[in-house]
Amino acid sequence: EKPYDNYLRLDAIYNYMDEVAANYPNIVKQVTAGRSFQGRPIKYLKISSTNFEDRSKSIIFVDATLHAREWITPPAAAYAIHKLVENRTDPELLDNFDWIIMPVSNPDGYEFSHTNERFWRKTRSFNIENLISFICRGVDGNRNFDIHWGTVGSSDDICADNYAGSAPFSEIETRLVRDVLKENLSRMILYITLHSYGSMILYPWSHDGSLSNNALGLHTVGIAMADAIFAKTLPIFPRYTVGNSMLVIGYPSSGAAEDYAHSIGVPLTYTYELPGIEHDYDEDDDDEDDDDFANDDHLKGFHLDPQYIRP
Ligand code: 0X9
Ligand code: ZN
Repeated sequence: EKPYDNYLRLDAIYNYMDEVAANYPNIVKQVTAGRSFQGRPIKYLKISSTNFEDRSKSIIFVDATLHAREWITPPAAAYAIHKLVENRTDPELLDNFDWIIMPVSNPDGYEFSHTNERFWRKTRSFNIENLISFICRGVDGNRNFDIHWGTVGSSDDICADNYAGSAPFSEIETRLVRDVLKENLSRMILYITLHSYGSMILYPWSHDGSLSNNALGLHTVGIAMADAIFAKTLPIFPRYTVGNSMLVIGYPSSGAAEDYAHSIGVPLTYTYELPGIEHDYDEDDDDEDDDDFANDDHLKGFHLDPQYIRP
């Protein structure tokens, strides 16, 4: 079973990456960026027709699963790998760009969302100096980047789902994403961080809804992406809404990956909110004694039936 056809555990996603790297050694290099708080490897694939040596090529970086419960995002990243390497119907994507794809940037949270709490969002870190952190573990990775950190739309309550962390880049997982951005900055033209849900393509700035100097470029490319996606997906999903993060999603936030990447100089940076469909994810579940929030309607959208992954 392929990781773009079902919601697979981390080891199965990593097995697929190993397999692609082994089968296509001339275009795929696997890199272990580092290890998560709990020691799991954080891996990405570098995909290039010129071994990342053509300095004139631009780099596109896609990551996924910073938020653990957003299970549609690792399949989307895995499908991108599949289409770039194994099923190349659009060869210009690889002829013209080098790619970095990191399907699971928060493996601890992702595994926890499989084993313990389906709707876990954060990392799984704790801090030896703060006893409460043993009860309320983890940090919201998308509030932990060093961009207006801790100012708006994040919490200093360690138990909150949008807890910003004890400091910018307190989390090893966000530091590893930062390092990929910085190492490749001179050639990186586009960064997409995959989230769910809401069918939105969001661009900076998120803290106050203001526009960056590259707003025209961001909007133009955003619209082109939304058009391209709409042309390829089933009409059961709405067209992606394109715009400023704060204005489109309706709340400000600070410390987000998309804003950080743009602030250090990546010209095009987007948060994709992939589609969600609100339905009962476990038909057998007795709503009365549901203890994992599955009957909270808002959370249902994080769990699309696997039949919707491909579309
Ligand atoms: O709140 C978030 O981090 C993102 N939504 S989610 O439901 N996936 O948690 C939205 C991020 C919007 N973009 C920025 N804040 N930069
Ligand atoms: Zn998210």
